[in-house]
Amino acid sequence: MTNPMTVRSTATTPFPGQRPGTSGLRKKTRVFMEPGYVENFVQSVFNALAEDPEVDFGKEALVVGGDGRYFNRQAIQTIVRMAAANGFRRVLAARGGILSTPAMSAVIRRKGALGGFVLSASHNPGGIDADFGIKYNIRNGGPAPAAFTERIYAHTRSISRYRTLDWPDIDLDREATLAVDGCEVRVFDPLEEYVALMQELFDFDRLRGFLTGGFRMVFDAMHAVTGPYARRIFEDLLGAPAGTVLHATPLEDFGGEHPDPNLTHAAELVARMEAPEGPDFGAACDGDGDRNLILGRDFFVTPGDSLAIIAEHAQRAIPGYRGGLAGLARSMPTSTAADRVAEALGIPCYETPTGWKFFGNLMDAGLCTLCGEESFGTGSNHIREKDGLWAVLAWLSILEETRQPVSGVVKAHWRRFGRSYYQRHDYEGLDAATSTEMMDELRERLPHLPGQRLGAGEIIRADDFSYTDPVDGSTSSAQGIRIFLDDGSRVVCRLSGTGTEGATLRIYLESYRRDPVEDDIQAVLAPAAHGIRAMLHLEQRFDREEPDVVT
Ligand code: G16
Repeated sequence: MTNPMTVRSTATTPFPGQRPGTSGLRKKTRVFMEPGYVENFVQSVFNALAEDPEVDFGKEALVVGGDGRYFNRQAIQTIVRMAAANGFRRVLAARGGILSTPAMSAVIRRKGALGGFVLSASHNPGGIDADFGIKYNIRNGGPAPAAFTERIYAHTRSISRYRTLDWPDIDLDREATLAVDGCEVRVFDPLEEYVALMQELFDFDRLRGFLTGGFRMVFDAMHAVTGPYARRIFEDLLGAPAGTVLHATPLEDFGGEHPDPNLTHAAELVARMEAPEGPDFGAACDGDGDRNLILGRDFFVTPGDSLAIIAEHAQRAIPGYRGGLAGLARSMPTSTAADRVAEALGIPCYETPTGWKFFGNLMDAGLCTLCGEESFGTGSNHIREKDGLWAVLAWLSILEETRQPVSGVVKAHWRRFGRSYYQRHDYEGLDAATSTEMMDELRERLPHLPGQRLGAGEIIRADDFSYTDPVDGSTSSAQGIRIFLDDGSRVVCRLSGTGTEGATLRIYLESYRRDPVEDDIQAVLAPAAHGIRAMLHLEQRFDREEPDVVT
């Protein structure tokens, strides 16, 4: 029981704009640092949770940790005090405040916690003038579903008080069990549960033989949360030489870089992989460890191909999937490569809106084993988040099993299934109102698009993607505009739900070829890219011709 003398019920007023986006609440760090901002959001989560008559905080545990970015520790201290003041029985706080998103999911599931707060703005840069974020994960270990985040948002708009404690900061750097007023606070080892789970899924003995037998890999932790995990797994347990993990110490500003594992931001890793005598395999993860980048020698594996290839090989190459796969799932803008593997395996492939939260129900219902997104996310039902290091271990297992280089594995896949030429073009920092207007206009034109030309093809169908969850029947509409062409190409447009400044337009381009003779992706996709730019009047509206980031 908490002591009424130390609990403080503080009057507050709502902050505008505390609606969680694709993945939690993301804003500029200074916004989160405004007095009461974190408190209002966290109390709103507690208030939304308390609406469930089955939930009794006095019997529940709450997990808290983050990706180590600036303001991580302060936010953790605030949440620990508030959880105690709101009557939680136990709080599990990650040592050093470091807990990757997939590790959070594993800890919630394995410890039977009610849920947890991940403090992260994912791949967005960190620092006082950069980005911060809070996301809440539910009992299944996955991101809060849209219905729950809407309830949180409703509370943020009417909040009048939050509960906290007059209590000093806890020592986050030493594993210990502490009493914070009436609440048991355990500072725990953030690596233990996650590493144990990886050892259950993958054959560490075989992988150790592989990595000590001449196969050379390099992993870039991008100064972010996966550094300690990757060192433990690749260097300590699998025997890769010291130095295999680059940028292994989590820094509050990620070394001033974007911890975003793609060809633009992981430039140092890409350069190493292009060097003559470079390593056989390269990989990277993002700020909070849920995204992954997979590279071979001078060879990039698109996230869509990565999902399809892991699905193709999982049963043979990874012990955790020997029993076979129940189904696959991918977000709508992700390439259709996984669909073809699912068909060959005789299993379903679900198409969901962008956002990992949509996979949770499918997995809980046993409908899907592997899933992935074009935004460098791949994962399985071992947890309810995408999992960067899991994807790296999956690829290592495939390379060990096939004894092929990365490019060989991918080209064999294309020979068997054909190839989805695929790119995403991002236009960042656009004026938000103009962007919304542009999308509304395109939406209105949808019925008139069939028959018109776009790039080298003719439009045969155009719609705004809507998804009805097969498990709970909930519908999410306006999830992205899809334009299908008669030459087998597809163009998708949507506005990002994770940015913190203005709007980001994402254009996803895909063209499928059964006999992929062409090597130049740009050449295949350029006509559709030009066509959609012209259709959206990008140059006239924003004075932009080329995208800021191409992935
Ligand atoms: C988040 C979500 C992903 C989503 C991605 C991009 O990733 O978890 O499911 O695909 O954002 O979303 P958007 O296109 O709306 O910006 P992360 O790694 O940022 O948490």
